[in-house]
Amino acid sequence: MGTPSTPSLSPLPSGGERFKRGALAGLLAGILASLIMLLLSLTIGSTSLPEALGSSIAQTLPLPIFSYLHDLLGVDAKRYLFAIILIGQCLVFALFGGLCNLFVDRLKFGQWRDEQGDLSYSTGLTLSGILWLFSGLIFLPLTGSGVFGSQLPTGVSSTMASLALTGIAFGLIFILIHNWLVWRSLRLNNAAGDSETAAMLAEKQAQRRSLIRNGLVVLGLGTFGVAAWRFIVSSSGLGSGSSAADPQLQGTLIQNYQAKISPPPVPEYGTLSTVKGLTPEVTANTNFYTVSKNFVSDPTVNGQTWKLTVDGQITQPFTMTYNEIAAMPMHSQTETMMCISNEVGGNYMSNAKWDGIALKDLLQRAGSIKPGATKVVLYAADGYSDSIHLSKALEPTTMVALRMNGVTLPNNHGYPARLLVPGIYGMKHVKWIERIEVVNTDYQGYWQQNGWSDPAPIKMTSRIDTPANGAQISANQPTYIAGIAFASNKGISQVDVSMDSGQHWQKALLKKPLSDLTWVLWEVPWQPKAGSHQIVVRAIDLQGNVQSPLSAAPLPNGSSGYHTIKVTAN
Ligand SMILES: Nc1nc2c(c(=O)[nH]1)N[C@H]1C(S)=C(S)[C@@H](COP(=O)(O)O)O[C@H]1N2
Ligand SMILES: [Mo]
Repeated sequence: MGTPSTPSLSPLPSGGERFKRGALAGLLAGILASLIMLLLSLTIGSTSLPEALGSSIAQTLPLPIFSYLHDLLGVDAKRYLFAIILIGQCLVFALFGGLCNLFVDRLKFGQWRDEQGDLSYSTGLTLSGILWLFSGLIFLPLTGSGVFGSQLPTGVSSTMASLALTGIAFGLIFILIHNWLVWRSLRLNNAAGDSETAAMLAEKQAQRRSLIRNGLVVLGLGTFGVAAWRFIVSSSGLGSGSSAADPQLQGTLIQNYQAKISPPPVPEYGTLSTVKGLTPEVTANTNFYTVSKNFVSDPTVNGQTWKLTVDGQITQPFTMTYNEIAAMPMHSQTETMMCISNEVGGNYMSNAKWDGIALKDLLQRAGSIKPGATKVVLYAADGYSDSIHLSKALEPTTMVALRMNGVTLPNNHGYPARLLVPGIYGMKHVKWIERIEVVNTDYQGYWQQNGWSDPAPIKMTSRIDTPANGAQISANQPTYIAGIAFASNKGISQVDVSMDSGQHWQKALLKKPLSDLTWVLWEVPWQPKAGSHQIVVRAIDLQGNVQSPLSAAPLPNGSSGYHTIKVTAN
């Protein structure tokens, strides 16, 4: 029996007790350390471990599973994955804490604990060092990010520094919490009120309080991190509308479907009356949708040192600075962008006026294209890349944009330069471009490696913006049904709306679009009878092609089907 000589001092607690204490301290310290990691990632742009793992999972997941998750969770799948990994990371911290506290006493070198059972702060720093080496030398290389993130756009030094700070925070907070747990159990065991023990406990408490006071700065930063994280998650939480999933409606729609109308309808433009609820024709930069593969932090490119290289199968490769490119002849074009992940009725579509240089002019500056060249590849500062066909690259509307709605390209939309390639989904609108390479191979980009379409032409789509799905509206009162329709670079000739589940259709009034590359706004006047109504919308392009009523999920070619809503009038 290991009865201690001094009754006020507890023996080394049992293995189970040590593991529990270590795991609890590890979990709490792990949560705080993870917040610090996210905060660093948001502020200095370092890569967080969940981000590295998440990207690696997204890249290696087999297509059917990816597709299933995508159907299940929609475009927010990335955020769920990130949250799951983050929870996993905290559990790993807990396990690590538990095991350390269980086994540390077996190490015969070094002084790990004092006689009350407290772990020393140097033990905490040793744990920090182990975590640092493990994540830099083993974990990151396993995710394909290289030793200490050497393969990441953020670079080795910021990865080393942020992992070190996170590790130290974990080690110290772990010790603090562990020792508090020891202190608490000693105090509970000192119910008899042994005065020597009470004095020792009071002293420990005073020490801990001053330590906590000093540590509050760190905690303050952590809280700020939560707030910032929350802000990021909520600002991109776009809810998508509903699509025609109802089989009876699908049947009606498909039965009456005529794929092409010839001659194509002539658009009827007019002035719309709808003000409330209809999407603004030009999206303000702050409301423009954003999508990127980067879980937490997008790259921050320094325009002063940034250079653009044009090379590959071309006779005179060159590198230019921002100022040199900005001095080239620019043109404006208003273009609507749409993400391939957009669901029917979804919000991953926006419209802006862009200024930039035609890609063909940049290619021309690099001499002549060598025979056999097939594609142009765009490489970005975040490690993202994608390619377009040479013929597409030479179209006059394919441009390297530097400005958006009259201002310098915002960082989250690709500062200093992004590609615009009308007719094709947002995926190919590569942001933060650094290099443009003409190739003679069939290059496959970031999302293509996950099974998404390579040509990726935009499917014609239309959306009801008002009334909202599920809305209660007034019966026998005049109102409007209004929304947008988009056929990429083909233009819209007609929009039809049905208020009776696809039985009868009524032509909408169109607002003349700002260019042939944008969506059109439309409206239909309506005086609903009392009861519930199912409203459906479809569009026709300038060539007479009718939007497809067949429901398809976004993967791999983009969603299709008619946007359908239900409203009740009373
Ligand atoms: N470098 C880079 N470019 C990128 C991406 C990315 O992750 N990295 N995402 C693409 C996707 S999927 C879309 S839909 C558009 C979104 O552009 P936006 O954020 O300006 O709307 O950027 C594209 N360009
Ligand atoms: Mo996208």
